[in-house]
Order: sequence, then structure tokens, then C-alpha cells
Amino acid sequence: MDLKELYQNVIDGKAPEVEAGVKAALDAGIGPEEILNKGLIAAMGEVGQRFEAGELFVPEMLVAARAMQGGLRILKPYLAKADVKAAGKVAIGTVKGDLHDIGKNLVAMMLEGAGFEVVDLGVDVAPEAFLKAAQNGAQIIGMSALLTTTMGSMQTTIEALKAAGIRNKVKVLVGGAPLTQEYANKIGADAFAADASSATRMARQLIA
Ligand code: B1M
Repeated sequence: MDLKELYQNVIDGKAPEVEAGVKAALDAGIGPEEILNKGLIAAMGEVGQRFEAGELFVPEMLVAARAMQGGLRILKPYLAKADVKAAGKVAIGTVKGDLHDIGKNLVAMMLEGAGFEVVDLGVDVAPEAFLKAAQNGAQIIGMSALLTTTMGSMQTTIEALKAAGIRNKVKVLVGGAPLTQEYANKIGADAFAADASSATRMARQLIA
């Protein structure tokens, strides 16, 4: 068997078929790393490119991301056994006072799909919680905000990282509909991403 069908099912967001495809590939003796890279991650890469090109929209991207996550759940224990190295560790959350999590979840799923270890801190995340995640080894702190009234919490978090003396040990990635590159520059973030697939690209660059 090859991984073409699995690849296509991820793009089409067919969750049960993706789970079945991952199981079948494992049964056929295909290595977990190959299934991850050539099946799941490659397919999500194409989803991201098609989204950026305006050929796919958020609902399709969400469905594909969920299908991929189902496949990932099955693959995870095998990946742990095969000792596949994570691309890096990202702690992500929606900032304090903000309960919007659809975009943040999408970014988290895409990062997982790209091979990152993702610690999802949830919504309404206080600066202290981001700081703690950085102290616990996250290499990237990812903050999402959808409200103009909550964006300021990103700067407070960056100040908290500085005050704790670990600002230079961690990269800060920010995103969310009201954010801009100028705002990210102003608050001293390392990177801004306008959507989930560019967030993944940025995270790779930040780790490199
Ligand atoms: Co609210 N809401 N909402 N809302 N909501 C907006 C954001 C709003 C623009 C609607 C409007 O008025 N036109 C407005 C904000 C206005 C402003 O601040 N300028 C608004 C408001 C006012 C509110 C309330 C205050 C309403 C009220 O109660 N009076 C309230 C606030 C609650 C709170 O958070 N404390 C509220 C509540 C809600 C719901 C609970 C009903 C629901 C959220 C459900 C949920 O998330 N579980 C909701 C929704 C759904 C929206 C809209 C309609 C859609 C947001 C969304 O999910 N978009 C939104 C209007 C809109 O955007 N059209 C609106 C889809 C999502 C995939 O996109 O989140 O932008 P987005 O994520 C993108 C990118 O931004 C980027 O990648 C993602 C994928 O491409 N990205 C990152 C996001 N995070 C990133 C992080 C990164 C990198 C990239 O790195 C870490």
C-alpha cells in the first residue's frame, strides 16, 4: 500500500478514513515517521498552501486539521516508541480575558501536524501561566487574541518574561484577527502570523 489515499483523505477532512488509513499503514509495516511525514504532515502542508492561495477556506482547513488530529492520536504512541524528535515545543493559549479559541485551536493543530510538541494552555491565559510554560521548557510562547481589548495582555506577558530574566531563552509568536506586524513589532514579539499555516512556517523559522 502507499500513502496517497491517506494523504487525500486528510485534505478532504475524512476523519474516520484517516484513522483507518493510519491503522492500515501501520499494519502494512510502514514506519510511523513515514506515515507522519508523507501522509499527515505533507497533506496538511498542501492544505495550508491551498488556504493561502484562497482555494480552501477556514471550515475546510478545520475539518482537515481535525481529521489529521484523529490520525495523529493513533500514531502518537508509535512515534514515542520510534523516538521521533519533535520539531520543538510550543506553549499556546488565548490571552487573558479572551475566550475565542477556534483560531488558536487551528494553529495548535497545524503545529502538531508539523511535528511540534504543543502544550495547549487553553483560553483566558494569564501572563503568569505563559511565563510558567516558558520556565517549563517551551521554546516558543504562542499567544492568540481576537479582541482589541485583550491584545494588551501580550505585552504584559512579554514584560513578565523579561522581568523573570528568560526573554532571551524563548521566542514569542503572536496572532489573531486584530493583530498586525506593526503591533507585534511594537510589543517586542519575535514573530506575527496572520493564519495557521504561516504560524507553522514562522515557528519553524524561530526554532531554526
Ligand atoms: Co466574538 N468577537 N465576541 N465570539 N467573534 C469577534 C472577534 C468580533 C470581531 C465580532 C465583531 O464584532 N465583528 C468582536 C471583536 C471586536 C473587537 O475587539 N474589535 C467580538 C466580540 C466583541 C465578542 C464579545 C465581546 C461579544 C459580546 O459578548 N458582547 C465576546 C467576547 C467573549 C470573550 O472572549 N471574553 C465574544 C464571544 C464570541 C463567541 C463565544 C460567541 C464566539 C467564540 C467561540 C469560540 O472561539 N469558541 C465568537 C466568535 C465565533 C467570533 C467571530 C464571529 C469569529 C472568530 C473566529 O473563530 N474566526 C469573530 C468575528 C470574525 O472574526 N469575523 C468575533 C475564525 C478563526 C479561524 O479565525 O480566530 O482570526 P481567527 O484565527 C486565525 C488567525 O487570526 C490566526 O490563525 C487563525 C487561523 O487562520 N491566528 C493566529 C489566531 N491566533 C493565532 C495565534 C498565532 C498565529 C496565528 O500564533 C500564536
